Amino acid sequence: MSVNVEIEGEIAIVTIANPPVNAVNRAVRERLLALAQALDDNPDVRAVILTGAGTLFVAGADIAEFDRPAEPPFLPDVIARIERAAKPWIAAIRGAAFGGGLELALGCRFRVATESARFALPEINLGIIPGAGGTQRLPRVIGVTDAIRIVAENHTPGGAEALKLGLVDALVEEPLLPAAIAFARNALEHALPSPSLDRPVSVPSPDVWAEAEDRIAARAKGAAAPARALQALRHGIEHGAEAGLALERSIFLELRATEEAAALRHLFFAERAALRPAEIRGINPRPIETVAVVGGGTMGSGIAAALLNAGLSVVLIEQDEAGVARARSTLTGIFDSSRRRGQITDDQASERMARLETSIGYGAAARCDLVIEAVFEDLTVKRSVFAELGRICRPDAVLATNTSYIDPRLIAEGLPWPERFLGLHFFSPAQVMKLLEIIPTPETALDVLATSFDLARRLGKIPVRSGICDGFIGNRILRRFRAEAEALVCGGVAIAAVDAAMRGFGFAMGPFEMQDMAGLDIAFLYREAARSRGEHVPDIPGDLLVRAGRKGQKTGGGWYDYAAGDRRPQLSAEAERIIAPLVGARNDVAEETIVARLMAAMAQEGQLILDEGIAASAADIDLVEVHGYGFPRRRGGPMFQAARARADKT
Ligand code: T1G
Repeated sequence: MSVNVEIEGEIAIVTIANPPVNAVNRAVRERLLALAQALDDNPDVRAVILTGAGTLFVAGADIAEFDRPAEPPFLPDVIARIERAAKPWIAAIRGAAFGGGLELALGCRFRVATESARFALPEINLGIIPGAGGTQRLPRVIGVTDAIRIVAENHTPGGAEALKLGLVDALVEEPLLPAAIAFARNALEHALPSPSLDRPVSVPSPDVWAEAEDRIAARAKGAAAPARALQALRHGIEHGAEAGLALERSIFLELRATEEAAALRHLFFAERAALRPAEIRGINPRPIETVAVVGGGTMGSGIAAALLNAGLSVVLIEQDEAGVARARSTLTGIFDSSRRRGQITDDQASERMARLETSIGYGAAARCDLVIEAVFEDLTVKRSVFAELGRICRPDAVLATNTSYIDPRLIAEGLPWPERFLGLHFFSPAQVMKLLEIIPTPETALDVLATSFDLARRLGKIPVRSGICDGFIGNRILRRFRAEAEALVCGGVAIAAVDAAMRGFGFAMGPFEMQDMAGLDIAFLYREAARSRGEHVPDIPGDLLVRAGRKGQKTGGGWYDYAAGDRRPQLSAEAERIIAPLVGARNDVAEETIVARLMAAMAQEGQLILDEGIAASAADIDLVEVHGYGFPRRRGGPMFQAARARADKT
């Protein structure tokens, strides 16, 4: 870490160099504060340029410091010192100016940026709010309405939009520093604008606040920070900048200490570590440009869409014309809905479909770098697919199965060059769900593993390496989670009470609502298969429901009843009657008790998974739950919850 200063005539250039993202930690704050004084005292210096080393400006305060009490000098004080400096400071920005980085830039009298610049106050994604003046200086520079979108709604303008907003004073070409020096010299010839904090701001009509509150509440999903960020911004507009700064800081420090913020920090670092596991560091991935997907059903088409969205060429292999037509219409539908939601343009939709080739039979797989099998979840069927692929594909092509339950070693038996094979378990809908479970076999080559992690990065997925066990990481914990939920019902707890407790905890759906949507028969068939293998598998309520023809929404009833064409669950006396033989006397327990039981069950299974070496870390298990099974992000994951519960006990 260093903060360097160079003098170019009457211009001082201060460069923050704290790889990898120039995060502002305590040492950087101390150095900036000392430099502000020293440069003020330097009679030769008339202006100061502040910039970041490398490809970005500053990614914000050092998030790693947030698990410890805040230490002086505090960033708000450093920024206030720069803002009140006797010489004007000019922020020269390329790449990310995020969080405390944008706040530093707002403390400067001017901002010049290149097209590559991006501006954000993403603190709400960490369960906090800006804590160094962002909620007060930004509206005074660009106005309240646009500031709200950046402070509380994750809007991230680029260089060009920032110029339009008035966030930057000039858009310059690279090389950045000479352009910034020229700008500084010109600025010294003119009257200086007032510091950001002193600039007048027009108070918006009450509608603006009301609309913003509604918009933010609608998208918050129970997260506290966005509304608190708006609260701080508004307070300063209505009571003055100093009052706003004070409230902002107290809310920042309050939220920084919450479990929600700790959970989001935990996931922030876990998501970044997941992309670079030690095992594959320094291993070059194999080049992947053309990918074949075998099977154009829901999973196959979703996987093809994810690959096409990432710019890859796709060969979708089906058995017959009908299968090809079905897959093409599914993909067209996927891109149409992305177009309608403004996520892609017409041209981008047709460009994606132009990179899609469909084929009947395996021939086309011969020229593919990677083949992903996504056919029916049956061992015999999958083996026959790989028997063909093993014969046709290049020895260096990566071969993957999208199985969600079957041991990949069984699928790969007899496959020539087995080192090119592994499991890539996508989650439905594969073009949306971020989780990718990567399941190597003992033969899988390290560069094939590295290729899969690199593929995940290109697809914007969160990769988690899983060892081989029944259900891998996610489905194994799901089975335990469901078993515990059914055990609660057998113990007399109402089906709806369990679901309400988990929705209250932050899940979009409770376990029984979720199972009705996915279908009760998947788990039932799995249990029946175990029974047919002679294993002792006692009946559970779900079995009684399926045997009575209640498989969930698709049969108009499962744990709940569903009116025709309506997906809203209705309490079902019939379901209660069917499961009654396995259910004890009604037992009304508190929501916290239900949540604690289910969390404990998930964490216990997670611990077994860790003990068996199936998962590399507790954080990986949390990533699986958050990115594959709807575990509420602001709760961090079952292992994070268990660690917090242990810490609370000590
Ligand atoms: N603090 C500490 N480490 C950070 C960091 C940060 N702010 N940002 C990134 N890293 C680490 C990251 O863990 C990884 O480490 C490496 O840098 C590369 O990150 C007072 C309170 C800037 C867009 O929320 O969005 O300011 O895994 O893989 O894809 O109001 O990083 O290599 O060991 O993400 O090129 C607000 C967070 C902070 C921005 C670059 N700022 N960062 O993306 O690299 S709170 C943020 C990002 C704050 C003030 C408040 C991205 C990036 P490792 P990466 P990237």
